[in-house]
This record gives sequence, structure tokens and C-alpha cells, in this order.
Amino acid sequence: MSALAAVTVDFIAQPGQRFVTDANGAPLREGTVQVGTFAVGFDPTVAGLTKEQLQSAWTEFGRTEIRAIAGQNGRFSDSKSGDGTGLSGHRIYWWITSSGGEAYAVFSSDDSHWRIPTEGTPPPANATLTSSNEVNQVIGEGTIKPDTLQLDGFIGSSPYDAWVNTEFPPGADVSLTGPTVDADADGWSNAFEFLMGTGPLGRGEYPVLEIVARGATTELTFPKGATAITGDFSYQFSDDMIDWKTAVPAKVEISDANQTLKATFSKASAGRARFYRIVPNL
Ligand SMILES: [Ca+2]
Repeated sequence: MSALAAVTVDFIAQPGQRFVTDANGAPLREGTVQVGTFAVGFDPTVAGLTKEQLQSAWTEFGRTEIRAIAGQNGRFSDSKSGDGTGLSGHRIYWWITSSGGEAYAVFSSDDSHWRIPTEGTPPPANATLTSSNEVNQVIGEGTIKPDTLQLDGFIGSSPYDAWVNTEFPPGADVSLTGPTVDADADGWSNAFEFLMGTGPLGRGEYPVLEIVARGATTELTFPKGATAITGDFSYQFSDDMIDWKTAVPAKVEISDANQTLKATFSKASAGRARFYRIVPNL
């Protein structure tokens, strides 16, 4: 089995294919196309993800500028080569932004050209071609039309900002409201209070976490804040409480009725203890 050391991605929106437009349908004259992937275990299709959450899981492979040439506006084409190690099998995404970055959408496709070649079976020259006519998936406020990929705009406050406005008095100092601050000094950061649905100023409110080994799996169940989403949470595991590694759940379920989240992991090998912890992605 040969390792995938390098890969080339060609990305194209040319005459005869879909081109990029602004929210009014006019060809985009200034903007950028990033080509990249998202972290393993991160589901970018979950509704309500903020730009910051997408960016935290984003790995850029390369980028190019949208053309500003008469008859070519909204088009682009480029070829980027890079290290394919660790990206084997990852789906490729286009993150298209207007000039200044105010409007953006992330596009992808189910087409096989939109996956980094798999180690062991690289195609000739490890090339992957991605064409605008193959796009069939949009993340964020974009629209896929027969002839265009539209950026509908994505401006607004995050769910965390909205929660701060609800939980803190008007005009509260930012030194109290940041996600890493523990405003009520109860040992839980504001980010965890948001994620777990407890009050950031209600010292003494603690979420109840439950961990159950069940057959071939381990289930971690905990309360979830009303506007927190599965993409807000990452997980780590350790066998010695010293060396922590990323834990990717095999399954994540949300119970809307009582706002609990259950992450299911493969069980540790027999006879060994395993510890899990939750890491906020804020
Ligand atoms: Ca706290």
C-alpha cells in the first residue's frame, strides 16, 4: 500500500458552468474561493453553525481569486498541489467569500472528484478535479441554481452572543461575558454554562453528566443548552488522565424533549479504564 504524499486539486467555474453571484444574482466581481476540508467528526451540514464554528474546523488546501474580467465575472480556475498526508478520503469543500468577507457560502458535492484520493489507490498523478457543475450541497446562506452559485449573505450574531444578551444584564462588561470567563466563579466557564444550559450568574447550578458502558459501546449523556448544537462539542479520551487524545463519537443524538445530548463511543479494550472529557468549540 503506497502512502498518499501529494495531491493536486483543480477547481473550475468556467464559461458553460455555474458561476458565483451576489445576493442579487449579479456576477461576483471580487471575492475568494478557498479549497479545503473539515476536521474528521465535524458535520458542517448541521443547521445553525456560525462562521466561527466552521472556521475552527476548517483546513485550507489552497485559494484563488474570483475573476474581474468582462465576460468572466464570477468565474475562477486554479490548480493547487500540496501534502495529501492526513487528508486521504476527505471531502473537498469550496468556501466562497465576497470581497471583504461579509457574504459567504460553503459548497460541496457528492461527486467522486470532490474527495481527496484514498491512500493505497491514488489515481494517476493524484489529481482531483472539482467543477462548479458538480456542486449539489450548500452550507450556510447560499443557494444552488441551475446556472449560478449564489452568496445570500451570512451576517449576524452567534447563538452564544444571543445567549449572553439573555443571561447577562444589559450593558454587562465584556470582561464578564466572554466564553472563557467564569462569571459566577463556580468552576464552569461561561462557554460550558451556555453549552450545558445552566445560568452563568447562578452559582451552584451544575449539569449532571452520566457515563454508561453498554455492551460494545460507552455512552456519555449530558444536558445541552437550548441553542447549543452538536458542532459546539468536541471530545477527548485518556487511559491515564495525563495523555488526552481526540475522541470521535460513532453516534451523536439529541433529545429535543429534555435537551440532552448523548455521544456514543467505541468501548475501551477489556480490562482497561478509559476517561472522557468534553471540550467546547467556542
Ligand atoms: Ca460559571
